[in-house]
Amino acid sequence: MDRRNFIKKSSYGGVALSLGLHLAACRSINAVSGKINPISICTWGFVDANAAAGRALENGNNALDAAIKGVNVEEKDLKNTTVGNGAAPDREGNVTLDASVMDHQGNCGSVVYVQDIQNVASLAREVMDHSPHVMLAGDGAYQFAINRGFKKQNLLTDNSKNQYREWLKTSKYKPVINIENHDTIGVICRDINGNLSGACSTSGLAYKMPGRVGDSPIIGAGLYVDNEIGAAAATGLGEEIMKTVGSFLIVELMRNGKSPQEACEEAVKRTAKRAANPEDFQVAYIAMNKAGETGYYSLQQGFAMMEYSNGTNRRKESAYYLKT
Ligand code: SD4
Repeated sequence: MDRRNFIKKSSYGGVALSLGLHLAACRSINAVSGKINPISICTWGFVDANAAAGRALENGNNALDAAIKGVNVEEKDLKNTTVGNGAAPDREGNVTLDASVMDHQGNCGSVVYVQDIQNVASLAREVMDHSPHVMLAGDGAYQFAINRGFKKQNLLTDNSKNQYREWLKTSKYKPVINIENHDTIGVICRDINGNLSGACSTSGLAYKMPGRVGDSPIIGAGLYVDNEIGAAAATGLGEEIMKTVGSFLIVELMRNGKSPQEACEEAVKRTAKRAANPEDFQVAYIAMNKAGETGYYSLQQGFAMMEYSNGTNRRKESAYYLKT
């Protein structure tokens, strides 16, 4: 390429780049208020949870407060048997919960294997804000919760107990994809200051082995935030998500120039290629970059993401990797 062509091509590139940045900025700035447009996304079809997070952002809450408010909605909802109160127990009949949070400054907190505390994402935030540690487990996490004013609560509902008794009749451990074990909530928010944060909460897998911990409380696997680049959250089989440190991987792929959508697709493909039996489980991701662009992708059919932006809460059905 001669010098003149090079200069010509470079200037086209410059125009394309500034056009791209302009488009990104349009998505970022609210036409009416002139402020940065707050956005909330979450895993699965959690309409109320995502609306709660989105409205909190519009009311000026920071991204972490808003993300936790969204997650708290599902932790309280007895219909969700994979999060908080009403969650399915492990194979000994105990409900044990995992959660994590990460803010725009790179602070993070998580709790694993916590019993008798409903709002474990809030507890993870307490660990982040009021302990010298990042992660607390089991009895230690429970004691910390009580010390910080959380209430002891029996989270095993009659419904979960009955289903568990049914399960005990066969004790067969083969979760049905997208039906059992797939209501983990991960919320990523961008606030009116343009800062990103996230929160994630789950009981993991129904009838898991006692002591089992999944990806959701593992920073980098179930959740990761880098305020300069973007954020990602995971749902699905934690054993597979942990093997690729999926959420961190997505943020790093975005750092290297991929869009949130491309990054989610790449992370799912990596799992699909390395797993011995990808048709037997689900893995799905959501992601947002600093410009407010979002992405979502899953291994199997059936995943959806909620996105709240400009006052509208929309469900988006996910594209998926494994075609039948
Ligand atoms: C786990 N990733 O503990 C969680 C399960 C999940 O929706 O996402 N359920 O492995």
